[in-house]
Amino acid sequence: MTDQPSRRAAAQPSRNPDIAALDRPVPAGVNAPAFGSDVAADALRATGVPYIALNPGASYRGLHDSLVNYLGNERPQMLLCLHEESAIAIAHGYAKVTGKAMAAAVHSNVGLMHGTMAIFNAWCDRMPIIILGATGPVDAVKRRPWIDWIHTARDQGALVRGYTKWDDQPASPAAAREAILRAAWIANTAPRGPTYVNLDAGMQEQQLAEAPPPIEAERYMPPMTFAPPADQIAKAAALLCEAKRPVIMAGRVSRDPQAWQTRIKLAERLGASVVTDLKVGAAFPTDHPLHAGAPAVTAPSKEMIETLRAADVILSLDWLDVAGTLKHADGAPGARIIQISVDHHLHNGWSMDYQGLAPIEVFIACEPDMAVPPLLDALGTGKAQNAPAAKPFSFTPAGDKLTVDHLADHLRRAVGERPTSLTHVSLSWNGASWPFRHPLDYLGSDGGGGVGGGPGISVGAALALKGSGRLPVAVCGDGDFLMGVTALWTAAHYHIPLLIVVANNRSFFNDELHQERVARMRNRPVENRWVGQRISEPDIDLASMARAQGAQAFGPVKSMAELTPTLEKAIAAVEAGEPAVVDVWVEPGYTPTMTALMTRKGD
Ligand SMILES: Cc1ncc(C[n+]2csc(CCOP(=O)(O)OP(=O)(O)O)c2C)c(N)n1
Ligand SMILES: [Mg+2]
Repeated sequence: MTDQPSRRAAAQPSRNPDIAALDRPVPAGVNAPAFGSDVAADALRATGVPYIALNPGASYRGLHDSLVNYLGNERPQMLLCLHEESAIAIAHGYAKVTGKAMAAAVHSNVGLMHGTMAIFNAWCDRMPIIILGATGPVDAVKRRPWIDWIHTARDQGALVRGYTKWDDQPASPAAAREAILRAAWIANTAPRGPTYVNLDAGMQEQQLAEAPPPIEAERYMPPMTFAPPADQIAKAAALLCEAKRPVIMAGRVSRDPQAWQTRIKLAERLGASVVTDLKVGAAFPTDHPLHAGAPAVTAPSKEMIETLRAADVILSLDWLDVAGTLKHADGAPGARIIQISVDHHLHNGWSMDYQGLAPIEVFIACEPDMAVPPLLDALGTGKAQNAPAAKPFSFTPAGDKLTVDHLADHLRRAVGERPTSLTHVSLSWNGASWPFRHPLDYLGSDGGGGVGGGPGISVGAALALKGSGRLPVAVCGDGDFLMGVTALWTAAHYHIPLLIVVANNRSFFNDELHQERVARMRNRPVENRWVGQRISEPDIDLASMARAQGAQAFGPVKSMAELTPTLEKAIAAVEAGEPAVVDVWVEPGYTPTMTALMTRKGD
């Protein structure tokens, strides 16, 4: 099955203003670097980042001045954010679409502390970001009393070292230039991730005796790819040729439509069942006859478990958690496993996000997109002998109460044939409710389970999609929305079109299920699970909060009859080039599979 052309044909240029026309400074007439931070700004421009999302701070006032008055607030252009967490999340969302880093800047200590959860999210999601931070002058005699002292730490990078790929605190303008180029190169090289460069305020504000000699920046950021070793490809092909019940676990792959098509060819050539996961972006058409069960969130579907249990050869395309997923299928006892991944390069002693150790028979150390074409070639042109084990999934929202399933159903109808990117989905989302047919149809989750990432990540994804003809749509839980709502101001200010639909169950519902489980384990009253979890009395007017950020907002929608017309109005607002929010009151509840997994008695 291929991408459906009718859904793709509607690409139109966006009607909203060009971001580059906004926040224009008066010309400062500065065209030669004169300060340390001018050199850093030049280096940042040389990395090619179009934007730098930031919340300001005196620790980088030198750099701030260089970006405005030396570079003229272009290439990169500043995107002002109301919280560091949204600055980082916006860069994270941008990378989810483009595969490339943009920059973010955070104030010394406190700004970085605000940004940490979002950095962790990006790290776990393997998304590149160039993060610039700052410190009060390292040279103590240059520190202003009090403030520069509280904003200077011996080793600021230690705050984020466990979940960044690399960090540095360069001691001179020339070293800062080198650090920024290296930060860009490392962040954008697979396995990708955030990098952090801490710019000493003293170094930034230091007047240059002479400008450092020019360097050809691109020579210091060579594009790198890992080619699969031919013998491993041959071994994998031999295993797959013999397989009677091959399964492809399609995990962390690129947004490249060409690679998507090649993946489909591979599955069809093998007659392999394919499973996918909502933790990462769309990797395979979910309504293809070879796709087994609905994409998994935390809990794999019954069909997916059965498929894995029956597998004799499993090909993991950098699946996020092979060992953990197979645990659901009794370890897939009959399966020999091929892994294609470079993720091991990132594994460190601080974060266990590398997951359990899986028994791998053939390990191909490259990105999946690099290995699939040679693997396909090595398999030759034969026809698959296997009858695919996959069972297609169906979706019909049940009952007359407004649930997340109904929300998804109405949203799909309101969106119609428009090419749409789901930039985020709520924890209550049912993977069966929305088919993905293009790599940009779904962009994956927050990565690190950090609630509050949804709005910012979605604004960043919408920024990258602006003008693409795709409609960015996020479905956020109310808890997630409330923690990240001020990211919407950035979307409103820069006219970034985005629809956020809040699946508002007036609760941190996920944790109600956890309390239910504990109560069951301890034979205590399950009916108390809501205490300390419900967000009501007073109910929060989410639409007003969105409106206060400058977004168009609708709701609360409390009935199914209102749902489609309200969503249509909101989509019209987004198509006019602005962010819009719809607050939908949904019944608390997760999918039956997820609820069963979370509330079962024991462990
Ligand atoms: C920063 C952060 N705080 C707390 C949690 C624990 N947590 C996980 S899910 C969840 C509830 C989120 O609520 P909401 O977004 O409304 O989704 P719902 O479960 O209600 O569908 C919480 C509090 C977390 N993962 N991250
Ligand atoms: Mg909720």
